[in-house]
Amino acid sequence: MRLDYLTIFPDYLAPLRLSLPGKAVESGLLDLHVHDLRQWTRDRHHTTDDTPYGGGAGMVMKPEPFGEAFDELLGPVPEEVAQQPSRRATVVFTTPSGEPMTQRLAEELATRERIVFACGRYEGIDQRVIDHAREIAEVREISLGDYVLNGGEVAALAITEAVVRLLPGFMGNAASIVEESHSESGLLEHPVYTKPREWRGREVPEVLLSGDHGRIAAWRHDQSVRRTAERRPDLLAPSVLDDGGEIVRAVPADAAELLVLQRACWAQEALANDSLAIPALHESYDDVRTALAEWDTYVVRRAGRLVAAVRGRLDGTAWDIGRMMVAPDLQGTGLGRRLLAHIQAVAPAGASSYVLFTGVRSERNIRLYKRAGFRPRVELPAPPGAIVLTKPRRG
Ligand code: 6GU
Repeated sequence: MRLDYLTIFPDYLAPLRLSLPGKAVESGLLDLHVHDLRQWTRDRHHTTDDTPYGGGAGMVMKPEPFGEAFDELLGPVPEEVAQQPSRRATVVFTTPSGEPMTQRLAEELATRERIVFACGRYEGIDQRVIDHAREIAEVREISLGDYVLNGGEVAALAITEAVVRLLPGFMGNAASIVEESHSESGLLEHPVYTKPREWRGREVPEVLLSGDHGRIAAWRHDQSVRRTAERRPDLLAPSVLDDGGEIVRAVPADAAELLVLQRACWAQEALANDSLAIPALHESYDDVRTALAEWDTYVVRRAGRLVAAVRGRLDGTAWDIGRMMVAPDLQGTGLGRRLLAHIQAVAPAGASSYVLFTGVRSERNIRLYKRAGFRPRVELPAPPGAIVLTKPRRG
């Protein structure tokens, strides 16, 4: 792969010679060329910017130096390359108004033979440079994220590092690429630990020392899901319902509505089972908030109103399912069945069975669970007046 950089601060890109890309250059995998854009200026002051047409603050990068740089670096496009768009070079313009840089984009760029980075400064580059580049190359305008840097050099460095480490033969350990954050699972990576076992009074989680690979995988998955839910809820794909509604992860701000819904639903249970000794009826707002941090909880909204929820959490190899609730006016519409399917589907790899309980006299619930493949287990311990149902996990 050949990479070129057009910048008015070539020193900014010196780190390319160090670290990972530097190693790839030594091994012949990469051919790196950093160019001072000013070499393609023709005036005494090596001017690369000018005031914007139409007025406004800041300066705009002039078209001519970029144009001449492209002429020299990309030349006239050979006929056979022009016939095959996939063989064209890629020009990356780093700009805060570009498409967001992602692992998917890094994977795509890693397949290119030739990338030219045009690093913008000031208020941007004359639009005609970008339009012209589209005629001779594939153009990608890429942003690192929703914040503004003084120039695109740092972005070009970051993009380079993300791309180069994906080149075949670059990383020693291919599995470490698959396991890391933003890889196929779509989840953030779980926390990691190394020796010593105890450091400044902090212990490594016991499960990691257990040697039980099933439990370790389950714990890691659980940690990944929690982390993702907390830091990047946008990454957790919602599950789409038949009516276009979605089952989404609960957020702390759902706590008050969850409390109201659970009181409504379990008042019904209290009447059916002739008992007020039901935890869901006695919980406070703070209890509900705390539980949100300890369980994977999902909710459904209709026209903004929270109408259903369910939660799950791993206990050894059992996926504990609880607090299945559907607003009274929507019971019998299939929402409960969908929620139950969803909470089973999101169980981590380490789960070998599903476990839940309900009131011994909650006939409707028991019917729903039986239809979903759960079996009553009278021999298993249950809270007073309740019955445990379990189902083995297939596959
Ligand atoms: Cl690519 N350039 C600049 N100037 N600012 C940015 C950026 C790029 N990505 C995020 N902020």
